[in-house]
Amino acid sequence: MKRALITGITGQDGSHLADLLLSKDYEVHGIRRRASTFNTSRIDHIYVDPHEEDARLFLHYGDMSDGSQLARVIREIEPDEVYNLAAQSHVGVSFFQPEYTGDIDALGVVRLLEAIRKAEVETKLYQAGTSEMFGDSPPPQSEDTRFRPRSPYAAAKVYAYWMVANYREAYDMFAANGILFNHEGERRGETFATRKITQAVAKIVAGKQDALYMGNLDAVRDWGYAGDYVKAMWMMLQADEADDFVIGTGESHSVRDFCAMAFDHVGLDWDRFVLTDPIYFRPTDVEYLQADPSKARGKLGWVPETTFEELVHLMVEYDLSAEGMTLDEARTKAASL
Ligand code: NAP
Ligand code: F7E
Repeated sequence: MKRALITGITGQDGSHLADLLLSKDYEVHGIRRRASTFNTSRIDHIYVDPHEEDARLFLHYGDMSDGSQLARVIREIEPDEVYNLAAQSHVGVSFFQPEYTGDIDALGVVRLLEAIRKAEVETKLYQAGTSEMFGDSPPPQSEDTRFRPRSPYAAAKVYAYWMVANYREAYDMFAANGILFNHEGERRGETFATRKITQAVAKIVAGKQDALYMGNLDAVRDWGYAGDYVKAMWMMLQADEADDFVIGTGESHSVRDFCAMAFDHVGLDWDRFVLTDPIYFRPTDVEYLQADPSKARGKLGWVPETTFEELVHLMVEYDLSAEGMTLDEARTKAASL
């Protein structure tokens, strides 16, 4: 049985990846942060009491700021694969917390690399890189596109990317950088643009919200489904050689397009409800991201399975169900708004 360690297991991607690895019969270990409230809602459906004989999911307290604990967990578990998904992952927040973001998203990766190197275990590492690293480099962006980061988050991720590349060369580690474009879904954090929009659609129909305040509606993103993207992470670690891969759909839409499609799904006109507020604009934003995922398709055989329309619809329908409504009920209610 293969053993994997996932940092950030309580996040969107960590939870999808844990589902995937458990379905492939892995023993899955995850690092969780101590919080005063429960932060495990995305993995509650797979949690089994570790005393049970068939338990294959185990959680360990830890933090990317705490190198000694990372080292201890790696030594104890001796994982075959480590997926480093933990991060302060909000670009907008990184402008308010640049130092913390660098500590976790950049230096945290060095702490993990050192923990693996010093434990002298045969471990493959996946590092969660991001299309934000491309910043204002023109689309389409591939593995050969220059990094021009436009936020503290992106700058921290660029540092992490090069440290992973350096450890691969210097210490012959199997370490792969995924350069993932935006991926979303029903488990997406509620302050990212897509989820903020789909939750607002549901709450407006439910009569709990009157308007949706957004920032830059002109920004263009290549949005895919998170469940598809964690498969690419796993595939990168099954390859014969460690390498870096761009993962995206190759198709892009503006934030405005996303609003239009989400509101339209329940029969509403988005521009009756969406307003802008300067607090949601970033000091510098990334305007246009569109992946060229041909290397991943050719070398890994990875292709996205969920279309943009399917993604928007599944998120809207999930948020409607959280408000206790079916799509038909929502459309009937929306007609009277
Ligand atoms: P997410 O939902 O925000 O999850 C982040 C995870 O990191 C959570 O489990 C969080 O724990 C954990 N975490 C945060 N700070 C930590 C710390 N100091 N120590 C230990 N754990 C910490 O993010 P995601 O969307 O799943 O993204 C996963 C990774 O991919 C991140 O590295 C992100 O930067 C990167 N990425 C994401 C996308 C995307 O579109 N989703 C695209 C490219 C790259 P809590 O649950 O306790 O907060
Ligand atoms: O913003 C604009 C915003 O915060 C998308 C993270 O997973 O993907 C994500 O980063 C766009 C930006 O995602 C609002 O200015 C307008 O142009 O949903 P987002 P992101 O910044 O692209 C990358 C690949 C990651 O690696 C990150 O971890 O939408 N936008 N109005 C807004 N964004 C937010 N959050 N809220 C608004 O009200």
